[in-house]
Amino acid sequence: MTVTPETATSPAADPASVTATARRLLTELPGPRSRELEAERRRHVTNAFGITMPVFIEHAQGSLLVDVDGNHLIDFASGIAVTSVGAANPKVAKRAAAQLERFTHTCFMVTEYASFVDVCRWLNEHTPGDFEKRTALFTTGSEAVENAIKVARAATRRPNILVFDEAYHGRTQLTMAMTAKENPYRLNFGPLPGSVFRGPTAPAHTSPDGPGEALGRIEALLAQNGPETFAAMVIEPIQGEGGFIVQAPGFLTGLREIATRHGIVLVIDEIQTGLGRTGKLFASEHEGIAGDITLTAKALGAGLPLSAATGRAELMNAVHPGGLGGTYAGNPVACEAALAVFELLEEGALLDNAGRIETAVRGRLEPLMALDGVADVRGRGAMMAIEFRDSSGPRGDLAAAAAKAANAHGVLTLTCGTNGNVIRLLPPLVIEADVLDEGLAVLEASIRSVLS
Ligand code: PLZ
Repeated sequence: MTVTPETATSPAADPASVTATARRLLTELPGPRSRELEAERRRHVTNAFGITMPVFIEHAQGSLLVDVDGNHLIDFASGIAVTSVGAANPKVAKRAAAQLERFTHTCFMVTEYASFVDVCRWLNEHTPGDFEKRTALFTTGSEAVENAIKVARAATRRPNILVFDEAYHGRTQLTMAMTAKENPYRLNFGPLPGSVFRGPTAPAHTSPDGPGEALGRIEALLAQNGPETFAAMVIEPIQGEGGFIVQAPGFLTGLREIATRHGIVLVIDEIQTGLGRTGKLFASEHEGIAGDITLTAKALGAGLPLSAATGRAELMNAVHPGGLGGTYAGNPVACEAALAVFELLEEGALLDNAGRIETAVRGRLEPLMALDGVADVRGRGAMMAIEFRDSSGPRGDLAAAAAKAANAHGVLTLTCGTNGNVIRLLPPLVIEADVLDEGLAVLEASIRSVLS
């Protein structure tokens, strides 16, 4: 069934009343077996990992997660924007399995393999920017960010980095300093690396006058600290963890212009937005900009750890031989998974699906903006969010309660935002229309139940 606002079912304010079709709820969530395993976890695993939903997954298919109690959950998280092609895509599994038979690892710095080169070629050809490029592969998103900074510093021989309000770039020492939010990401982990400056942004939903003021303040920050001391500015084209923030038109092109004028390397962090998530291969394309370096991870390996920094050849080659690398950088099994992802993206349907997901989400959630407590519905493609705020300010409590209600009824949703007041939707791009509609009906009812 194609979901349109007209076919969406009438408002329910009880998530339990939505008929479970794609979902299958055999027990309460978490079920007894998950609770047993959770007790084991508490005995053996650090408490330092926060868990959205203490349910243990046994297997998964497309947009459904099957837990150890036999419950089927609708996945609106994709493992934080990773399993865009589905949780167990057969093409990914086939290529990765064949590679596991051939060899698991050589270390690309020791002896080489062609799939590493093939992934780099594809990224060079498909990332924004009509210039000669080179790519370096790594393992995690944070590592891609770290290495982009190494490249920018080596190429410019400048120390400083400009990042932005609400930014998220990772959990390693440098990337947590680049990340905006103190708790939980940086708390007690200092001293943080220096040379990181933070500038303002111009969120579309709070900047009716456009990006002029923010861009002016960025110019002032650069002038005060010496633009010639800045190696890189790093920005997510749609900010992810910070609250699914789409910038006002002209902000990103303004940054592009400032970076070019001062010889600062513009690093676009497409780790969450890239590879089809927003309905284009890269979110930069919505803005008509190209980074000097574009970073990818997450969806790149469909769950196998793989990340990449793709940039201007003269930048990427400015580092001395041996200056970049890593034991697992560009692991061959992960490279095969990425080549499968590229084939799936080239078939075209995934990008169209992202657009359809946006239409369905808007159709279902935009009417909720009439309710007191819902402030905004925003995003692009399959990266959509609903923000909770009222005259008292951000309402993280409402977002948490609604997400918890949806989770308890078998729809896995995540929150985000500095104040935790945003529910974000990151379904796999392969989600079927009826599964999406059922998940959205549960989410809508969950929201209505906490607002009533
Ligand atoms: N840049 C834009 O979204 C990872 C973080 C989850 P890693 N986002 C999920 C958590 O709480 O740890 C992310 C991102 C952007 C960089 C990263 C970092 O990628 O693969 O988690 O290191």
